[in-house]
Amino acid sequence: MPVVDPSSLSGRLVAGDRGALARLISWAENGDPRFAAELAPAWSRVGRAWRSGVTGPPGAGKSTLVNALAGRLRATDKRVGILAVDPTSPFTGGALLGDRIRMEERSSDPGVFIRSMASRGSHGGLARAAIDACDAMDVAGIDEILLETVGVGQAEFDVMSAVDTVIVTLCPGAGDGVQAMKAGILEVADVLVVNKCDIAGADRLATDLEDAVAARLSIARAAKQGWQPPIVSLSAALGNNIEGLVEAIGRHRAHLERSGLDQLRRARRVEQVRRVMLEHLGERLWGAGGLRELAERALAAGDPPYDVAERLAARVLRGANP
Ligand SMILES: Nc1nc2c(ncn2[C@@H]2O[C@H](COP(=O)(O)OP(=O)(O)OP(=O)(O)O)[C@@H](O)[C@H]2O)c(=O)[nH]1
Ligand SMILES: [Mg+2]
Repeated sequence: MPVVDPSSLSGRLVAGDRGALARLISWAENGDPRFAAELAPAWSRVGRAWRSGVTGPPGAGKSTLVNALAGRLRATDKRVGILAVDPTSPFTGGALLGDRIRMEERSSDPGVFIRSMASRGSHGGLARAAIDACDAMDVAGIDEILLETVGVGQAEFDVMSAVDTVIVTLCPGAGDGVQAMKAGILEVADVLVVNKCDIAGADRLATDLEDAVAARLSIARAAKQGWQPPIVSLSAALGNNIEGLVEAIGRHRAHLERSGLDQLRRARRVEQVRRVMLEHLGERLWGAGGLRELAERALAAGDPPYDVAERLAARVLRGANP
């Protein structure tokens, strides 16, 4: 492994310095180029952490579960990193404070690093920042990364595409199994959690999900991995059967490690390269070629936007391949 200068920010990150980690994550969040520059010397250390994403409808108990899971993992001395992605979405309506308070329970523990991340205006920016934050935590020596997102939009879907194990959390009542299937949320599940098993309707929900999994309905991600998502009934609030979830994550991990984890992760990195490259390219082309002025002129002349876009693309490509 290459030697990293211990006095540099990268060096402090490798040593697990929380201040260095916090700074890098802030840069990641702001799209600051210093992030890439500081992570690069330590890049060979990325890949040791296991990344689990917890998603599901608003109020399903995701934050409570992440908190309980962190506690369980701490009991086995794992270093845990928690990233609450976009906790200020309109769906959660100010849940950030509640999340923070619940997570406070863990924050006095030096083995737990907690961070929340609000969504940015730019498209795909949230997923990029979340992946970067995970990479930084990975380099800092965190063993288990837990990401929480509300599973609704494309940005959240993109975040989930970038983790190793996706835990879809449902509960009886609003946002139950049928709703979840309609919303396509089961599609990304590696593990299905029926939370709030202490309240009525939980057994019914678990049975519905078993039927859905048996019929291989809407579980595209797991099917691609040759994996059948287990259904874990638990109560995050009461701390019942959290170990069942830890075990399910462990089984999924073992399955992937046997069946091509490296390949899966590499495919995700290729996708990351594609996005970053297209973003750079788009900005440079748009900035350099006077394209904005050309677009304005064509639109002022009454041309339809798709025609204008196509003409400008053709112009750029001619320039690239004369
Ligand atoms: N009865 C019961 N209630 C629970 C359980 N787990 C969580 N809750 C409650 O469900 C409510 C929502 O929990 P959260 O953990 O904030 O849910 P969330 O999915 O993070 O919510 P958002 O982030 O707002 O989407 C809270 O009032 C919790 O106390 C459980 O196992 N049983
Ligand atoms: Mg929450």
